[in-house]
Order: sequence, then structure tokens, then C-alpha cells
Amino acid sequence: MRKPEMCGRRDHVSACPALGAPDSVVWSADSIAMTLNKSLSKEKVMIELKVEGMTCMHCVKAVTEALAAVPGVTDAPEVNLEQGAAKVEGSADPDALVAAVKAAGYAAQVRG
Ligand SMILES: [Cu+2]
Repeated sequence: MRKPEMCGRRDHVSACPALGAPDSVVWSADSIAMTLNKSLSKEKVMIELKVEGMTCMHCVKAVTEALAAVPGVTDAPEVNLEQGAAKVEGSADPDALVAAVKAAGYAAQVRG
């Protein structure tokens, strides 16, 4: 069996359908997308929060730091002042994220 080319996405190497697939198998775009989505959702979960009360960049910084300090948050949180929104990646407990934002002095709720 010929060794397949790597897909080029290092974070997907272990889950890449091109690796270890028999030469005779032709992967459809759908099956690849499904496999990638599955592996992504397993590793990382995106949690979106609605944050109320932010009025300036200091608020954004305070909320960002509060979210980053929650256990399970893997990447730097994205906090949007204009939209009153925050995005967090990782395996953090949504309730803990809301509690952290509230502790920083802002109203927060998980976006469904
Ligand atoms: Cu502020």
C-alpha cells in the first residue's frame, strides 16, 4: 500500500481520512468533512456567550482575562465589544464561564 500524502493540516494528521485509507477507497468531500467535523468537535467545543455591560476596551480586557482564567479554556477568548459577545474554545463548563464574567462585573448568558 502506497503511503498517502499528508493533508497538510498538522492538527488533523491523526484524524485525516487520507492517512491509512486503502488506495481503492475514494473519499467523498462529504465523508471527509464529516470526519473532520467529528474530530474537531471531540477536541474543541466553541462556547458563545452574550455579555452585557461592556462599554470600553478595559471592559473587553477584563472579560477576556476572566474567561481565560476559567479551567478548560484552551485558546485566548474572543470578546467583541460592539456585539456584546464572547467566544471561548475548549472544554470549559459554560456555567463557570458565565460565573467568571459575572464575577468581573458584567451580565452574561450562554448563547443557545
Ligand atoms: Cu470599560
